[in-house]
Amino acid sequence: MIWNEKMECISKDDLLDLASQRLKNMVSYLSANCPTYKKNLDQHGLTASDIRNIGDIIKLPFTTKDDMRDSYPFGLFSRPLQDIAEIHVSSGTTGNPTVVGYTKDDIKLWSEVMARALCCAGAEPGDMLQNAYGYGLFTGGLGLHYGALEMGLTVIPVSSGQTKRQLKLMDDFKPRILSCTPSYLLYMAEEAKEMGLDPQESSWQIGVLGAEPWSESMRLEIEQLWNILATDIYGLSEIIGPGVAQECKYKDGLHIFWDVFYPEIIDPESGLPAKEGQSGELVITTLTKQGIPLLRYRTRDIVSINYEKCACGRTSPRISKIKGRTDDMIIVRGINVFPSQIEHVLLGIEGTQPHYQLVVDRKSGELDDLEVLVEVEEKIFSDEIKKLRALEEKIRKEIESVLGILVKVKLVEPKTIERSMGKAKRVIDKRQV
Ligand code: DLL
Repeated sequence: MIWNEKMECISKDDLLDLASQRLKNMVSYLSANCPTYKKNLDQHGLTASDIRNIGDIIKLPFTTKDDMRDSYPFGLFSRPLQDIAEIHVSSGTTGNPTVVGYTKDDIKLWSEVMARALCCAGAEPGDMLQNAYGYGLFTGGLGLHYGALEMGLTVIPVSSGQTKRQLKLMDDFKPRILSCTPSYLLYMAEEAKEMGLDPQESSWQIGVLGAEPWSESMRLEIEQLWNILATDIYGLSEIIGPGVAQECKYKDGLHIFWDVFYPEIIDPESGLPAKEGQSGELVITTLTKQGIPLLRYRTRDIVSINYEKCACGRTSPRISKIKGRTDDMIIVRGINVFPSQIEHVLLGIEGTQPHYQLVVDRKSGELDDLEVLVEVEEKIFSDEIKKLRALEEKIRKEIESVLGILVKVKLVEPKTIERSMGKAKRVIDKRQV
């Protein structure tokens, strides 16, 4: 079933007309409602009349994660706070998180695109969805929740964690659809076996899995373990959360909902459009959002794009699985982590050095492990063990409060972390995804 046939199967010409109109309206809207964008557009000598059609999008300046940080918390909002119905937050690169606000109409839009996504994965009205994405400031839980309500699913808002209870609910209620991160689903297989449940016999038939990178081999492993159709869902808080793009049963790229999230692929170095079919950075313009619409947002995610019609009947272009990032962000247990966040914490703690390394690992059947190696000053290292432990504890607690996940901290002697002549190697990722 296709949730919104009119938009998901629109002809390319009609889409370009619609997107042109919407982009013009959006530039006028931002000029009138968002002083930060108005200033930026003025600096580039641009007004809505410079946008004749969607091809003129390349005249517009990019928006970056740094712009979000610099306008913390509400500087990029286009509506007064009284009109904002909901706020979500994701990791920023340093001290301040990235804040996004939704009007009631934005929540309707989110519900609509998430209903499209769930349908695209194969859900049917009347199905039951076990939603094991985290509820709260992370957009995963509520995004899937809104989509499920919109398309008439019965939703179990179990959120992430409490794995044994999670598996008991599956066994008792028999939901057909599951949403969570792919690594969590792998982890759940081990727990299921411990509980005497056979993953092959689970009620889940379709997984809506995303929020972190995962490979085709991980898909195969999940599909074989659980006897499930494992589909990929992509999104980011800045654009709306989950519901930007979703795979259909053919699993040949993720359909991006381009009537509302207009995609471009650029060469991340030059900022110019990438050659057709080539990989590059995904840039997205929100064409209809109100609370915090963004022009040409640089996602830092590397993809390629395919404009051919899909066997499922949808004409919406398909982005590839995410092939990497243009920055050093990593995702640990579904949480975005920037090494710079950790650096920021260390710089505020006396006795530590700004030499550190993050080691991420995922042992078979376990969740991700993040260990932070921190160099300390010579005089600290020769202190008694008790003092070292206390410092380790302090660093651990501060990092955990910034990242919101459990970490291990290991203090190491001065000059033990490899020095680099170029870019410091901050992350050692041992996970096989
Ligand atoms: O992760 C939204 C989401 C929730 C997507 C639930 C899918 C399911 P953020 O926390 O803002 O939002 O993180 C966004 O996560 O720029 C990608 O780097 C990465 N990401 C999201 N989905 C995928 C995916 C949510 N399917 C950042 N594959 C994005 C690879 C993904 N990376």
